[in-house]
Amino acid sequence: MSSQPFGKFNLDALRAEAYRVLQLNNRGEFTTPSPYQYPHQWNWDAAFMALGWAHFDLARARTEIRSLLRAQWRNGMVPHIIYHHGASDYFPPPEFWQTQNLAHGGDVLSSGLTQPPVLASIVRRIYERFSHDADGKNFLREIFPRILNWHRWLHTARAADGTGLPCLIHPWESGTDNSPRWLAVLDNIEPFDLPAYTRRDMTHVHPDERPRPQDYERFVFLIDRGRRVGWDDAHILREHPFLVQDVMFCAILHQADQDLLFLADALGEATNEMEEWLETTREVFNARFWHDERGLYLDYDVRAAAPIFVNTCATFAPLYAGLGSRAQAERLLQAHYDNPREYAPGDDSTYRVPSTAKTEPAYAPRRYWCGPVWMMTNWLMIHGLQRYGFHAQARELLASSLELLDGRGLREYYDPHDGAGLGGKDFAWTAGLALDLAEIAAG
Ligand code: 2M8
Repeated sequence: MSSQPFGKFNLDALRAEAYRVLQLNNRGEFTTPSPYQYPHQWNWDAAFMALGWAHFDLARARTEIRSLLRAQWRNGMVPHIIYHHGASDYFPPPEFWQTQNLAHGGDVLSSGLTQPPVLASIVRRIYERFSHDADGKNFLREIFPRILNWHRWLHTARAADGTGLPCLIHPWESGTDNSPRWLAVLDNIEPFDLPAYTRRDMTHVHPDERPRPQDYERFVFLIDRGRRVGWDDAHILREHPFLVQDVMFCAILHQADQDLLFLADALGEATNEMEEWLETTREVFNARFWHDERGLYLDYDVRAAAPIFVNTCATFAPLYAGLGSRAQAERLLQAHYDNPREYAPGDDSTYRVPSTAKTEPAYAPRRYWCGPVWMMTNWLMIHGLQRYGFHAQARELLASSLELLDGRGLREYYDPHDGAGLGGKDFAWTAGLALDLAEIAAG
């Protein structure tokens, strides 16, 4: 991508700020997402931070990935929160999950959930970009079996219906925790026997930006259901009240399977398992998620055996993984991405890309995952647009992202209307992504 349209951005200053934020969050063996709001290690955050670290310090990037994988469970799951330093003022604390001493659990304190498996794709990016040497290969050889086990667990232990598409058992597994696509499903769940708990997520961020009490209650209820059955996958697939297939999670996994296959090839490892996953996903993905009448990819409620009719930016994720046809991609762009009533800038918004379509009743430009712009989803979309040859749109989205990063600081998320930086400050995955976006802009 030519650097010329990005001349107005001070990319060097952005890189320096990103480095400052990574260092501020550096806890030696892991990086916190933000100094106050999130004081532990998070799964997909760690991957994006490792990408950031690789720009300055390859050894530190590898430490981030090693400490994430050290928390892997014996069944293959890589957990979503890892409490390397024990409890803090974050809720839920480690003991709330009741994951210690599980035969299939891990040796480091963790949550009982996973998160989008972006790691293989980031590892490939780091390998190709920064460490295509003998050392790089040794590191790959060390971590490859662990990532393979994680993908295997997702495609088997978490696949309920022969499609090999993993099911999520909690909105937090999607990473888009409070997205209206899950709230519609949660509305049908009536929590009972709720354990006592105190929320801590509103200490540093305004309550209007955080999940509503009724949604948070259901988040806690689902954790309680999981821990009551000892986080047993078979049990959970049979009885858990929340069981969904997430179009974005499945697209991220499909791209990660492609990247894992690349890594297997580089190491001379067998690739047949990955080839099977790729083929099966290609066969089932569109039948499961594409809604032709609406021209949208929609998530799927496995319990209700029905699509979830909520229009969010997850609908564009299949482009990142190459899962849509040319015709589907064009339709997504014309009818939705470039439609000022839904996602494009218009009278009521300036910045791309709102996390929820502006036409959705639950759209809220400042509430967590209900409307704000996130760099993580913008990053995914930039890669998707490039993949399909929509270079002008990719450049425009990159410029819109840099405008926020350059002008509003490295925040957790941004208001698509006025660009205000919101949520956690000095946000480390935003820093990691800023470095990658600056590199794309520099060409
Ligand atoms: C948010 O999630 C945590 C729970 O996992 C929270 O709200 O407390 C999400 O944005 C998630 O995607 C992210 O990984 C995490 C840390 O940045 O924060």
